[in-house]
Amino acid sequence: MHIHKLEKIWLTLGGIMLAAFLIVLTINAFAMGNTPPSDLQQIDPTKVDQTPPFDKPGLVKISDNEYDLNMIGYAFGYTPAQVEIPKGATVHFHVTSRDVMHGFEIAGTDVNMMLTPGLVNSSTKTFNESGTYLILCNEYCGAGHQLMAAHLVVK
Ligand SMILES: [Cu+2]
Repeated sequence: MHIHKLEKIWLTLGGIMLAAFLIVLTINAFAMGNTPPSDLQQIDPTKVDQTPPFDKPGLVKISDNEYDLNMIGYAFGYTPAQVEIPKGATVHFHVTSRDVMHGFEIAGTDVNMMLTPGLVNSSTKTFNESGTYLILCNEYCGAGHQLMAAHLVVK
């Protein structure tokens, strides 16, 4: 079988690029631990209010200026609706939904999660600037979707 010279070059370049991509992907996933945040902690969505830590949603201090924040998204709001944290605090968000799919975006930050009933989603963020951060739902969830918001106050 005859393969044109340019075709061989093109195939070789494609093969090299594919190999480079797979090497980078493998190093990232296994050596650096950069895997997608999937298959998270599971929860019975009909028993969210009885399942720790969501039976007592809110802020839990875990060490000096480091907190767990357990929140529930529902149609149409979040529990708790307002949280105060000190400036410089690192917050580990653990959020779930007790009804339908919701979003959890802290506007102006890189915290952006999808709240799927049955799963607990987590994200960590350090807040070095004081102010009021808007938490909003960015997954259309029903007639009151535009009302779904909470506030994180950094003092
Ligand atoms: Cu929603």
